[in-house]
Amino acid sequence: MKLIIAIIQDEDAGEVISHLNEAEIQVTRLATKGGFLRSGNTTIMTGVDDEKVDEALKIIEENSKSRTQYATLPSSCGAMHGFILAPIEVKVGGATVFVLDVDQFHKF
Ligand code: 2BA
Repeated sequence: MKLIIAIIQDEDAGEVISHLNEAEIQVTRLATKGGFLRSGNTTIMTGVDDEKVDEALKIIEENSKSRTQYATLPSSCGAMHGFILAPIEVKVGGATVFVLDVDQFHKF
């Protein structure tokens, strides 16, 4: 068994989760925030048998879109001595995915 942890954008979460559920793959959804943009994203955790890993990854990949976002970071140059905010373009996603071996799985 594997544990798939996937960080996806909030906008894609509904589609990803409903397609996983249709494939009889159970999901736990967590509301998370990226450390860089500090904006909300969604982390899904799903425990799957080894033979279902590829199917789950395909569903996550196919339903997670890459998007451009803007982050405003302090700039070190300019008249305000570091207080001018410089928006930068950041490409986010589709999905950041970790696949971990599961040592034990219990439902008590
Ligand atoms: P954030 O940390 O908010 O990062 C959003 C996007 O900003 C990233 O997209 C990346 O394109 C860019 N970015 C992140 N750190 C950067 C930096 N130091 N300098 C320049 N650009 C930077 P993604 O790579 O698609 O990541 C989307 C979200 O996935 C991240 O949100 C974070 O929540 C998570 N993530 C990505 N890689 C991770 C990792 N190795 N471990 C844990 N979480 C990760």
